[in-house]
Amino acid sequence: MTAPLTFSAEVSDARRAGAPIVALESTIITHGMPFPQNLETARRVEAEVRAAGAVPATIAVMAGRLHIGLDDRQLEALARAREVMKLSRADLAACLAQGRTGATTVAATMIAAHLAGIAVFATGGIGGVHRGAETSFDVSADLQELARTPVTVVSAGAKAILDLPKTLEVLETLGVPVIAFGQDDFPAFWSRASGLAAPLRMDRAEEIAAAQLMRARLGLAGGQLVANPIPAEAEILRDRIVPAIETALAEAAARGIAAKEVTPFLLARIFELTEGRSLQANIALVLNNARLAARVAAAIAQDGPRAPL
Ligand code: PSU
Ligand code: MN
Repeated sequence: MTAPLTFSAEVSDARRAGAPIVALESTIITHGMPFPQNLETARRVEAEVRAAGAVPATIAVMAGRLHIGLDDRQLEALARAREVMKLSRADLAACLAQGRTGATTVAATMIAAHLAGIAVFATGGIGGVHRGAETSFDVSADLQELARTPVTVVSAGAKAILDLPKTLEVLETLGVPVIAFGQDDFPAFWSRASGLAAPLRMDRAEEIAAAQLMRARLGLAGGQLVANPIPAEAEILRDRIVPAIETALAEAAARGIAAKEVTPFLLARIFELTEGRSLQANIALVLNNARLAARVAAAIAQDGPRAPL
């Protein structure tokens, strides 16, 4: 019994050659950005990975197959689609078994990447502990996934819509290494600094690769969270983003938005409230993460074991 994986020709060739591959998620396309910027960004992220010497593998479920790498036609279909399922660990198998189509979150993309022998994954931000989680219990399944699946996730930290101190506490409890890249502070997605120290700091892609390979040698389950600060020229300063976040959070509470709808609702409202600036920043940080992820993947491909074929 094997998983129903379908590899793109490009990813298939890269696996055979032991070339570096970077996994990319699809929820950011279907639920994280509006059309047509979602499609444009997905294409640019893939181009960025290629320019940095790695092969992009955008992951999604289409008609009951788990696709590892999409061609341009599939990418466009996904970017235009409505009512696509948002898949995490809980619903990935059900979506596949029912022959449906769904976009993978960080958690589901990690599962798929690991099945495909891909060790590095680039995204924007991860899900985390939501504000008010002490009553709502809203803690993203992304955190548990980082604790159990051996994939290095390159993000720009966690969004300031979340409770960042609680997110870091839960990651520590779960034994997930949180690595700020090139600075001491844990980055806060749209802003370079959160005011919270990251537990670990690394300045080179090779160090990140070596740490993941060492976890494997120790038999430690789970991956690593890399928090790569947004480029300075694209940053939105805290004073500007915080009022938009507060307004969006208050509206979400007033409208009773819950469960899977919370993150997409907040992102869409903050986009409107910042007149598109939040989206420009989001695009810049994803591209930046794609570049770093490609370097980490190259370092792993050089030193690490080849992906199982
Ligand atoms: N970061 C973004 N845009 C997104 C997401 C993260 O910049 O759309 C998505 C990711 O797929 C992440 C998910 O896994 O939001 C988290 O959702 P939740 O909070 O419901 O677990
Ligand atoms: Mn949630």
